[in-house]
Amino acid sequence: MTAPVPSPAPVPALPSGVDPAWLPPAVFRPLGSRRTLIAGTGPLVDTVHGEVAGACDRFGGRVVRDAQEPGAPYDLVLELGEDDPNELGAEGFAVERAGGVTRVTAAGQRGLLYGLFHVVRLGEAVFQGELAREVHCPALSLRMLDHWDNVAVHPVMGQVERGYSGGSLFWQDGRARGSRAELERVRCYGRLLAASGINAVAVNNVNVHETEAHLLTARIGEVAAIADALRPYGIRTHLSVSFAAPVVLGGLPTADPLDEAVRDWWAEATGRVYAAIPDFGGYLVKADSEGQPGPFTYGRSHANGANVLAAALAPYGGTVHWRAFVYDHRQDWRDRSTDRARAAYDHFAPLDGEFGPNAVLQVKHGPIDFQTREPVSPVIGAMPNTRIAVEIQATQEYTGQQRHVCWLGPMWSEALRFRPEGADGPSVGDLARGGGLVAVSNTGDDPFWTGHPLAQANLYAVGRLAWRPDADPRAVLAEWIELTFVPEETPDPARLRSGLHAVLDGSWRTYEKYTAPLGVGFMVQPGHHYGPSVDGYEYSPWGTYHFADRDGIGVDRSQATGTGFTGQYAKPWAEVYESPETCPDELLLFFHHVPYGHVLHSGETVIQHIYDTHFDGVEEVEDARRVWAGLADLVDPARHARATERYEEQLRGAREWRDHINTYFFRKSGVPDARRRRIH
Ligand code: GCV
Repeated sequence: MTAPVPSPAPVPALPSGVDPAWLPPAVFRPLGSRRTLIAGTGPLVDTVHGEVAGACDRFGGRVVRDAQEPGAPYDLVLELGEDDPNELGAEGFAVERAGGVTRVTAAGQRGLLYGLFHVVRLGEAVFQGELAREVHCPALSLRMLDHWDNVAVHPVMGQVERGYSGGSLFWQDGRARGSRAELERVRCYGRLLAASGINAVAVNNVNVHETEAHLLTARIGEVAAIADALRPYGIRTHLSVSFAAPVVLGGLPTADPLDEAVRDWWAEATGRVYAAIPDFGGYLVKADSEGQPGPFTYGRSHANGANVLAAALAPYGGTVHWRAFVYDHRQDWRDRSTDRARAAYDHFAPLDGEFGPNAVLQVKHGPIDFQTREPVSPVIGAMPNTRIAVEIQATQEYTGQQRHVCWLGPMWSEALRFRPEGADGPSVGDLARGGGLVAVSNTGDDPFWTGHPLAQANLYAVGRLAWRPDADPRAVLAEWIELTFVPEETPDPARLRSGLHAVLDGSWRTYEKYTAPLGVGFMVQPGHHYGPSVDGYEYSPWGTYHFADRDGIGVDRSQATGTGFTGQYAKPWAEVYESPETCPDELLLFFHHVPYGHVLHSGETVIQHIYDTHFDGVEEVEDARRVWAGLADLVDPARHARATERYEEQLRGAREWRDHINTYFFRKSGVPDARRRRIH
C-alpha cells in the first residue's frame, strides 16, 4: 500500500485592508508560473507545499508532491533529505541550477522553508542560466523578536509598551486574541517573519505585570494558541516570566533561587508549559531592573537566578534569556561618580562562565538604552564563556516612534560589525553566535503592521541581519524595496528605486542630526520619550545626563578624570575612547565633557557642529518629504498617503528639535552661529 500524499497547508489569508508588506502576491509570480516538485514529509513541508500551491493557483503553474509523476519535467525541485545533514544543519539549504532545473535541498524542514523564501526573493533570476551549488546557513541560530505587549492595558504604557503600531497582535483588553480572523492575522505575521528569517517570538512584555504573570500557569493555554498559529512557519514561542513567580503564582514564601522548593516549583511549572507547548522556546527574564523582582532580594547573583530557570528548561531543550539591563534607576543626579553606562559590565562581567549551558545573557547593543548613537556595550566582548544574545530595538522608542523615518539597518550593522578587540578579533556578530540577535518588535495591529509603512524595512532587516550579521545593510534595504514595492510592475522602476533609497538610506543620520548631538543621548520628553526636552532627564534619578553648563557639555567617562567607563573596553577601544583627541566625533559627548569651542576632527567647533547639523537635518527632512511626494504615482495610494501624513509630523518635529536644541545651546554658551541663521 502506498502512503497517502500529504496535503498542502493552506496559506493564511491576509485580512482585508492589511498591507502585504514584503510578500505581495506579485513576488510569487516566477515561482507560481512554473512546475515544482516538492519532496519530503513533515508539517513545514506541508507549509512549503501550501505556499507553492497557492502561488500556482494564482499564476497558472503546477505543483506535485513526492513525484507522483516520475520523470515529469520540473523547473524547480524543493526537497528534504540532504546527504550531509551536518553541512546544512536544521535551517540551512543548498541551491543550484543545472539542465533547466533549479534544485533546493535541505536537511531540516525549516531549511526547506527558508529555501523556498530564498527562491521567492530571487524571483526570475533563480530560474535563469546555470548556478553552481551555493550553501546558505544562518550565522545565528536564534533570530528573535521580543514583543513588549501587555495582556491587560497598562494605565501608563497602554497595550504595547513603547508600541507605535496600534494594539497588540496577540492580546486585547486583558485576553488573548482568539477569533478566527485574529489568529489568521497571527499566522500571516508568522509567515512574514519566516520570510525574513525570524524563528522565535516572545509574546509578552518583559515588564511582567500581575495579569501577565499568570500566562506561565493558569493562562498557558492562551500562549499555546499563539504558538499553534506561529508554528507552521517555523517560529517557536517564548514567554517573559516574573522572577517572583514562585511567590506570586506558587504561594511560596520566597523566590530564592537556591531554595529547593523554588527549584521544584520552576521544574513543575515548566513541565506544565511543555505539556501545553511541546516546542516551547523558553523564558525571557528582566530581573532587578526598573522595579522588576530579581535575585538581589535574596543576596544571590544573576547567574544563580538564571540557572534555576535554565535547569527547569534543560530537560525539554528550552533556553532562558536573561537580560543584562540591570542598573540603578533611582540614582542621585548630584552624584557624578555613579555611571549608568558602567552598570551592566560591573554586574555581569565577573559572572562570566557561571551561567548554565542553556542560559543566554541578553545584552542591549549599547551600554545605556537604544539611543540614536551609542558605542557598543563593553559586556558583549567581555564574557567569552557566556552565551551572548545582542538586543536591538526595532520599535523606535528613541528614534522617532514610527512617525519619523529612521532606517536602522546601518546602525545595527555598525554594531554587529564592531570588533571589541580590534581588527583581528571577532565581531559582535561572531560573538552573538551563542545566543542570537533579538529585536524589540515594532509591530502591532496597525494595517501597515509598523505604523509608518517605511518602518517595515526595520522589521525586515532584523531577520536578514540575524541570518547574516555581516550583510551590507544597503543590500538588505534594496531587497526589501524589490519585494515590497515590486518595481518591475511600475511604469518607472528606476525612479521608484532611487526615490526609496533617497528617503531611507541616510535617514538614521538625518535623525541624528536634528536630535541630541554627538552621542550625548536623551534630551527627550520624560515618560513617553517623543520630542525634545533638553533638561527633561537632567535632574532625574534615571542616570541619563548631559551635564551642559555655560562652558561645555558631555559626560566624562574617561579613566583619567571621569567615571572610568572607558576602562571596561579592551584595547584598542579603551585607548581610542579615553582621549577626546582620538574619540570618534559622533561619540565625543558620550565619553567626554568638552568646552563648546572644542574643535572636532571635522574641523568644526562643537557649538557650530550643533547649529549646523540641526539646520541640515531639517533641510534633509524637507528634501525627503519632497522626494516622497514625487513618488505618488508609483506607490500604492494607501501606503503613500500614510507616509505622507507622517512626513508632515516628522518635519514639524524636526523643526521643533532644531529650535529647542539650538536655542538652548545658544543661550547656554552665548556663542552666535557663525552663519548668522535665526536662532530663537
Ligand atoms: C520594557 C527602557 C524603556 C522601557 C523598557 C526598558 C527595558 O527603559 O523605556 O519601557 O521596559 O527599557 O528595556 O526593559
